[in-house]
Amino acid sequence: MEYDAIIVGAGMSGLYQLHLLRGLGMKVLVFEAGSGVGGTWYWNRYPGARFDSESYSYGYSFSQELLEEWDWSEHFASQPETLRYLNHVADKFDLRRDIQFHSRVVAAHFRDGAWEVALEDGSRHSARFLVTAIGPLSAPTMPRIAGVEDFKGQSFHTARWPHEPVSFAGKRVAVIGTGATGVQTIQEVAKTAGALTVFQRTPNWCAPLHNRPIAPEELARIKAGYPEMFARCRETFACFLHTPDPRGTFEVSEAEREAFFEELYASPGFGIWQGNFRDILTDAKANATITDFVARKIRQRVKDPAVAEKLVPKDHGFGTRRVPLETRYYEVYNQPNVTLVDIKATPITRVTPTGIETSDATYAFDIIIYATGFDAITGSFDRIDIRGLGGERLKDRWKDGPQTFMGVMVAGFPNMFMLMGPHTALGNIPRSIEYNVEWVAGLIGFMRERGLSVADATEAAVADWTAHVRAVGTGLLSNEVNSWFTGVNTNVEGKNKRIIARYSGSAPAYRAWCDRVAEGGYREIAMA
Ligand code: NA7
Repeated sequence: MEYDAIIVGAGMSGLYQLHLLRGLGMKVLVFEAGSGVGGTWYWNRYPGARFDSESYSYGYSFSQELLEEWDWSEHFASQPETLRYLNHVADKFDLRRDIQFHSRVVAAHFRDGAWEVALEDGSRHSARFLVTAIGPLSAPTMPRIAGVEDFKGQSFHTARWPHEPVSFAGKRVAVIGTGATGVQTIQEVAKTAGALTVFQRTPNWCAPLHNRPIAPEELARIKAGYPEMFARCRETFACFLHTPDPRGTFEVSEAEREAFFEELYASPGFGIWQGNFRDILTDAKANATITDFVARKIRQRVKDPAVAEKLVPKDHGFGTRRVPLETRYYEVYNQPNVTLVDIKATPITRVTPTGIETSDATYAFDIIIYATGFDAITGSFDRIDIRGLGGERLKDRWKDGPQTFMGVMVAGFPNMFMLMGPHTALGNIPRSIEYNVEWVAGLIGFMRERGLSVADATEAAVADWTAHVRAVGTGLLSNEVNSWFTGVNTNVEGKNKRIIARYSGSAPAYRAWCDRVAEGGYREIAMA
């Protein structure tokens, strides 16, 4: 066997896993498809890409030295800054010498107690352990629209943005898609484009980000407060600085409710989504109050009432899909160089060599931007031919939805550990990543101390966990709406039906479950 462990992906989870497994004295290699580290922050270079989590709550917490030496410049840092940060981490911990770039893994088969990993170039490698650090949002999907290949101008998917700058000055630009990515892209491109046309299928409920630079004295306070801040992130529902308000929506007067909503709308970050009344995401009547509030804001901010109406979602309540955070997004539609096309009313019929045709108009463009999202959660797994015991394909195992043990293991796929796998706690993702990575390192360390070489989650453990995931997902309004949260992607064959794709319990509850397993000596995992 060539390696003790192969890690797939050099994003936030792969980098930290490499660091910890090395610390166990293991021989580890990371395969990374890109030319550099950073995962999400390497690929998503589209204009305007930035955090919606507070920068300091997003960085790694495992190294005091790293915390002290890294200065975040904004409360919600931009993609170039985050990529610089992750490169700094790779250098600081000397990670690059065990990362092989330009190496896309296409297959991983478990055979005779080892994982055989094949790369796109045909080379093969073997390891005892396989750690997938491939991300829940890393397999971009292009829209299924006729003629996409025919367009003669420049076109880009936001997650495959070129490394060189793209100029929009004086250009006719189209953006398709209005999720978190589309919103960030649109508000940036609108600043310089000659004419920007936004093709919107489903409007989302967006709320202000309220980003600002971090002044030096503020940074000093943030750094001094790191222990308390990370302690808070361990206690909150989804590892953000924000967590649900203990009050119910109707336990306060209408005036108090309105004042609270105003306060949240004027506050930075995800407070309005993650720090709202406790029942806002579970009780349809409670949800209707914040939905009405945000609708009023959109109508105030957009001057043309007909355009405002197109931007107000009608088919889902606030917060039941991922809330895009924005900076003057709605005001973009007051600009003379911006047009909004509702493609539910007038669908795109095809992309032509010169632009886009809808059912009632023809548009000419120099640039088309596809902000059409990802084959989320299981998509990055589906793109690798992963086979466990008896040659069983992971894709077949998951054809009716993922079944995992704590989002980390799959019965019959021994020694495969997933970081940010399906049915794990997501939220403010690096916080969840650190926990996941440390849990996996803990299990591998346990095995090595005892001379054990194979670990496989039992079917019973998977059944228990999957039942728990289903139970905590019940009653959540977001599980009754189509979005990547529910595994729906109209551009992918077979992904048009809702599934329970995410773990919707609290992060503390998730960690408590995983801690119990470790403290109990991993009885749910068969080891030999
Ligand atoms: P999302 O949130 O999945 O958004 C994708 C957008 O693209 C959304 O508005 C879609 O409309 C639209 N879309 C997708 N396919 C088509 C076609 N065929 N025609 C027209 N419009 C289409 O992806 P993002 O990249 O914005 O964000 C993903 C996550 O990454 C985000 O939540 C963050 O956590 C980070 P639809 O809503 O399906 O009608």
